[in-house]
Amino acid sequence: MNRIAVVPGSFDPVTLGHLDVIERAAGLFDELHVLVVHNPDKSALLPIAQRVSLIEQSIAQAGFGGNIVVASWSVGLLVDYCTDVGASVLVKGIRSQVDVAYETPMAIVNRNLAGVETIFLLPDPANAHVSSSLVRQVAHLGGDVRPYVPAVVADFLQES
Ligand code: COD
Repeated sequence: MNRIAVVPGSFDPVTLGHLDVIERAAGLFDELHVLVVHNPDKSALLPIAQRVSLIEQSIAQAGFGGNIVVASWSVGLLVDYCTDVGASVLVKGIRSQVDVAYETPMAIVNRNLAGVETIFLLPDPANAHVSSSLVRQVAHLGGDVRPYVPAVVADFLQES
């Protein structure tokens, strides 16, 4: 059986915390889809296509992307994408009780809607404080984002 999972997120932009979860999830499944999804609760910095490109470049630079597909989804339920590609598992990162409170209802609803299970990975402690919103803020104020994002993302943010 081909075990397929999806790691969804805003990835605005992808961080070292995301990349760690993606790498570890890729080691657990035969095929992993990293899915850029618009989160209506957040105001976006980067266009979706740019986020996809930065994820692809970051994975290529890190050198672990053999079983990874990067895609985007904007036309309905997240579980509809899972059904389309034959994925039965969502993988999410959990940094804090805030993430638990945010993710738990979605995990229950996604299982009810389509039988898609959610598994949670704890962060590498080195990245547990990292978030895209922190990166956006540091970049906006002219600070060094290299400790928090892949080099291609730091270069892109510096140039833009
Ligand atoms: N270390 C580990 N994990 C991390 C880190 C870190 N430093 N930073 C972020 N993460 C995890 C997050 O906890 C999350 O699991 C994932 O990485 C993505 O994070 P973000 O911030 O890029 O993305 P979010 O939180 O804005 O998620 C957007 C989604 C669209 C994925 C989410 O809102 C969702 O699942 N929506 C479901 C839409 C839907 O179908 N709704 C109806 C049924 S619920």
